Amino acid sequence: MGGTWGPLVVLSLLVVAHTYEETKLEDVVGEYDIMMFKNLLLNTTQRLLQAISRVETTAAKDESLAELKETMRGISESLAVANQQAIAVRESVNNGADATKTELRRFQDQILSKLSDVKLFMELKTKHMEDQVAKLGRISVNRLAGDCQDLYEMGFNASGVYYLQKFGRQVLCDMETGQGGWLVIQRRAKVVEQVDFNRDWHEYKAGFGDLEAEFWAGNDFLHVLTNQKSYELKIDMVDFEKGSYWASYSTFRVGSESSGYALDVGNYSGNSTDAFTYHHGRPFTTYDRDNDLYNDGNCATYFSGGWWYDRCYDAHLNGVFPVTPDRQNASFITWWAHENGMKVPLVLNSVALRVKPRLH
Ligand SMILES: [Ca+2]
Repeated sequence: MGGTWGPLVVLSLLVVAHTYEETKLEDVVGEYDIMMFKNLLLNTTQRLLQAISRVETTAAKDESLAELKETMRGISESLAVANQQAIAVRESVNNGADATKTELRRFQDQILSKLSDVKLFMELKTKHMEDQVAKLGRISVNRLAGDCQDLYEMGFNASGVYYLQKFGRQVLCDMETGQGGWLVIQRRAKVVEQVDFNRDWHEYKAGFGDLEAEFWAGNDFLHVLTNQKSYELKIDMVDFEKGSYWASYSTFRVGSESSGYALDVGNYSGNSTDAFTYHHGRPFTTYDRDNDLYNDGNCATYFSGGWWYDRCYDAHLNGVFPVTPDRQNASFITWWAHENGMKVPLVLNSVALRVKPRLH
């Protein structure tokens, strides 16, 4: 019997020795593939993030999408190669002698299980990437950035001056307060070189000042901006001795020039007093265009600065900063507050008005 089995045993040992050598080699190749896949996937994710953050022009967008497609093609090719390797392992198992089959099957299971892990990982990443690209595609097709929220959703999360493609103008975005996406429409502060807010109708229409310091975004812009979606308004104020106050309005919309940029504001919340709803429905008034309800004169002339005056105001955030803070004199930049049943003005050192699409 021994004589009959002798050559077979030798042959089996040879096969085992040979396949062990192959197994070791294949195992290394398998690990290498998995590493390569993981790197490819990480690169894909990074490229996607870079592509999104670069999206400023249509050309850059197209280029980024082409680049992403190319990366995906590379990954698919690598996956095809790995699959072929798995098939080769399977074939070598099927061609092997009985004694080596258990060992080889274990190895095959390991390889297939690893490949399956990688495939799952890649499918997840690919799905995420496809969602991002779809979002990018929607933005590029349906809307250019029309406010700071759009920019925030495109991946811009640093506060600063941005270019709004939809309106062809620069805006100041606050990407850090709350969930970000705030567009600053007015800012005042007691800076060394004060911007003059006592301007005519045309200047308030176009906007003026310096986005890095004090400015008014412009009534035409406020009209188109606040009519593309539903916006909320947040007003932040600092009283020279009482500290910070805020007032939020979940409704804020500015009418067209033919309505006199009529103010639609409502639904107050905050830690001050609602002084702005008083101005709801009022058109804008400047020293050269009197739309106020004060019959004996022009509120903008009396109180320096264009605003949605009534007779004349409860809030006047485009007024002049007093040289010396004076709580008895409310003819300067003012927000009337109610304290202990008394009407007391806030004496402001700074103020900023921000808008953001209302979340439904
Ligand atoms: Ca008047």
